[in-house]
Amino acid sequence: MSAGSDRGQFITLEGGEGAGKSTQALLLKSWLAAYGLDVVLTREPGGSPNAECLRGMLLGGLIAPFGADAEALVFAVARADHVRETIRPALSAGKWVICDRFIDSTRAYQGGAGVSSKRLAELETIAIGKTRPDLTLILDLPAKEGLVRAGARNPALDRFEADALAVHEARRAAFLKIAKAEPDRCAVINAQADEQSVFDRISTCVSDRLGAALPDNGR
Ligand code: Z5A
Repeated sequence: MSAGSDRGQFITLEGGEGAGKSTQALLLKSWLAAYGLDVVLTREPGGSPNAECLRGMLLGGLIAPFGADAEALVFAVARADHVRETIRPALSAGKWVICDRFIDSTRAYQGGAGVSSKRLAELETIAIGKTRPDLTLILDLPAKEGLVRAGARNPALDRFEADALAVHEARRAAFLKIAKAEPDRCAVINAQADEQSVFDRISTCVSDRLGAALPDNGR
């Protein structure tokens, strides 16, 4: 759906651990709300009551023993519910939706764990249908730096944070590859700076890409 329609705009934030997605999602929500927009901030896995139940299982490592294909399937089940119950109704009501992680996390994490791109594409179509992001901000940071940030906040590692540094760097490369393949949807944001500087890059990018959908064209 293009900017300027009655439907709200759908923005996703992606990137590795500790890249600052949650921090920037909150700042972006306040910035958009200052334009008078009704903004829904949500996250994956989760974002609807049923999907939040699956989040606990996924991040707690309960699905991991079933293998990477099963994890991809459960992420897709959670996403389908989230899109149906939260994202689609909000966009239809003209609200803007900011989602902390979405389809590209599945491509980077489950793709990196060996699930074929054909299977991931099928699951993606089932889970989201035509509800695709208007803009995806890929926060890019050396994996080591992101892990230090994430570790300083919470030393307990979840199912995915516990992976080796090389695995985290491979995911970073996967996100950058997605951005290169889909430049109309994706923008890479250098996240190696203080919070405000990163947000300045994000707000500039949102104004450039979605300005036509902002009240008074973002002026
Ligand atoms: N996953 C998957 O495998 N497949 C999927 O399809 C989906 C997800 C959707 C979700 O974890 C996990 O699920 C995730 C991928 C997998 N892997 N892991 N782990 P989560 O939701 O619990 O966590 P996360 O998404 O990885 O986010 P995070 O680690 O919480 O990082 P973040 O949101 O990018 O960063 P943050 O919370 O904003 O900031 C982290 C800390 O750094 C915090 O103390 C901040 O104050 C600090 N910070 C933030 N920005 C800065 C700057 N600019 N400078 C310095 N310090 C900063």
